[in-house]
Amino acid sequence: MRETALTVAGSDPTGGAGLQMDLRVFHHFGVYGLSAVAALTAQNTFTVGVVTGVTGRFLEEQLNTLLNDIRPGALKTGMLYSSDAVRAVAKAVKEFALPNLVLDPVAVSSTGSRLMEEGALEVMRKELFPLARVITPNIPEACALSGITAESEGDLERMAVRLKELGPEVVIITGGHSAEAGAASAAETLELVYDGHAFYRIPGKRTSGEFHGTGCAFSAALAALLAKGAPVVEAAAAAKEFVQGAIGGAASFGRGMRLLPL
Ligand code: PXL
Repeated sequence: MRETALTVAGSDPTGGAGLQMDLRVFHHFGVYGLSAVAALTAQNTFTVGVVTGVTGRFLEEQLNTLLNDIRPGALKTGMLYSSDAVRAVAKAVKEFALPNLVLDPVAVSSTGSRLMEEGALEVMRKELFPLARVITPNIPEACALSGITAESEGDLERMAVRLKELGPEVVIITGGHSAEAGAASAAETLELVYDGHAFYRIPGKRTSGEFHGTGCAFSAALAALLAKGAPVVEAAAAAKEFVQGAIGGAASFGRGMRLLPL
C-alpha cells in the first residue's frame, strides 16, 4: 500500500457513512486512509440526533499537524458542517497545494437532517469549489447549489454547466438517490459527468430500498482511485460500479436503513 488519501468529514457512529465509511472505502481500494474530524453526529440507522461541529481552529490544527508530515495523494471532503471548517479546508488545500480534492457537498442526511450550518454552502461555493478536482453533488444538492430545478435530463446538463462555472475541474451529479428529474427512471440510475468539454453518462441499475452512505462511498472511491492516478471519467465509472456492488451486499444491522459492509 503506497498511496494515501485524506478524508475531512463527520463522524457517523453507525460506520455506514462519514469518515468511518470513507476509511473503509480507502482500505478497500488499497489506499492508506488519513482522517481529520470536522463534525460529530449522534445517530443510528433511522435517525440523526445531535450534530456538532469542531471549531475551525481545531480542524486547522488537525490539518496543519498532519499535513506538515504527510502529503496525501487525494483529499475527500464530506460533512464539514460549518463555514469555519470550510475555510480551514480551503486554507490547507492552498497552503499545502493538495492535489485531487474530491468535494462531496453534504448538506442534508438521507433521513432529512441538516448536516450543514446556515450559510456554509455559500462559503463552500465561493472558497472551495474553485479548488476542487471533482465535485459530487446529488440532485437535490445540485439544485440548491445551481438555483436550477431539475425536471428533465436537459436540466441536469444545465445544472452541471452552471456548477462547472464555479471553478471545479469536473462536475459529477450523482443520480442514485433520487428518481426525480427524469434523470433516472424507477429502474435506473444515472451519474452525469461534465468536464467543461463533454458530458459522460454512467448508467446503473436502481436497487429498491434505503441505503445509508452510498454518496460517501462514491466520493471516497473516487478519491482513492484519483490518488492511484486514474483519470476522472474512468475513476467515476469504477466508483459507480463499486457502489452498486456494495449495495448488492447491504445488511440490516439496525432497524432503519441498510448499511454497506465492504
Ligand atoms: O451521507 C451523508 C453523511 C455524511 N457524513 C455524515 C453523515 C451523513 C449522513 O447521515 O452522518 C457524518
